Amino acid sequence: MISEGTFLTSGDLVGLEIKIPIAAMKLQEFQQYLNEKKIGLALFIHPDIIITYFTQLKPSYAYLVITPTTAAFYFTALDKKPALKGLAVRPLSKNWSKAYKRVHKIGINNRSLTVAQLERLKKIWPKATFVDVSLPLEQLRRQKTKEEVEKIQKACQITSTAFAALLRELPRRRLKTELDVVCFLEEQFRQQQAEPSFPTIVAMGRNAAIPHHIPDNTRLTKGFLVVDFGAKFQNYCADMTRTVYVGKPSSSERKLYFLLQQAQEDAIRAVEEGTSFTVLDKVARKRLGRYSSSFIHSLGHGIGLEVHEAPTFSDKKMKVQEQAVFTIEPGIYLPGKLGIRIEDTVVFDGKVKVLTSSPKELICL
Ligand SMILES: [Mn+2]
Repeated sequence: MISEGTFLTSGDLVGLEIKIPIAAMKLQEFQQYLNEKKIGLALFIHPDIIITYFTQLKPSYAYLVITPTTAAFYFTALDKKPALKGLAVRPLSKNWSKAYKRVHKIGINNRSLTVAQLERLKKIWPKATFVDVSLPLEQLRRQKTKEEVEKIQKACQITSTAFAALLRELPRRRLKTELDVVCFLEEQFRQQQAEPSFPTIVAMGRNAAIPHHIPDNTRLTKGFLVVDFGAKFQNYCADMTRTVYVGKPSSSERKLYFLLQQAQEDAIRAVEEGTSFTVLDKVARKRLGRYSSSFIHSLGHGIGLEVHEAPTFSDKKMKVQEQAVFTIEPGIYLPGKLGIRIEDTVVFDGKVKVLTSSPKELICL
């Protein structure tokens, strides 16, 4: 799926480089940051994804309070009491904040906390200053731990398995419409203890010229069929796009598909440590030649707990770093005619590895 952020520039991601050993315990890294910045506590309120990041849980409601030396997870009676390593687990009561009364500097996540929530916090701590800690958190999350990569890898395997089932199912001609394909793929996820990372995109023929086409009752007729989907497994996302052909393609359609496939593979091959994402984008566009103007979004996006997260490809300062997980997804869109997109989720751990393993040569059904 193509991120909204790919259309924006993000100048807010600079500064504050903190060195993070790979696969180190991220909570300790964050506590070290709080200590250095003399932040008495950082507070995260549902539905902040940071709660899931540090606990690997998706509670129906919770607070997470991290100080330089402690961490406490406040849960409600709606959820089962979890066992968490390195975190205190406490029921969320009205006077939960009492233990933290004497704090003067409080870290908040500007990207999640609402204005109303901040107003409430200001009533609890009228004299405290509130500082944004979203940037160091983003830097931590950009570098995935081994466990995170394993979960994303599993999400990618589930996605590829669902696609293989679709390739077996399509020739049976039982799936009649775009929405039939959506339902089929999402059922494949459910059967593998996963769910969709985002609403599945299935776009037939000219519908695929709209990158974010909303699937409808359009019948599966002759032409390119774009399928952009991904499983979420234990809170971690996969994102993959494959384009198949229903019927027999013309030689110019074959050539167009092959050109895009080469562009996608060129970009993956160009992934090296320290390469700027804007350079990867240029590699794909160079191969596309005159069709590069029909590639109307950027090349990809970071992925993890969220289907779109850092790194943001349009930021010139963003470079490939160790343990980064991101997508590579060039497309060609000819309005009123057709759309083609090929997308993989990849990890960089010294070399690039494609995690979404479904075949990419043109499949005609
Ligand atoms: Mn994507």
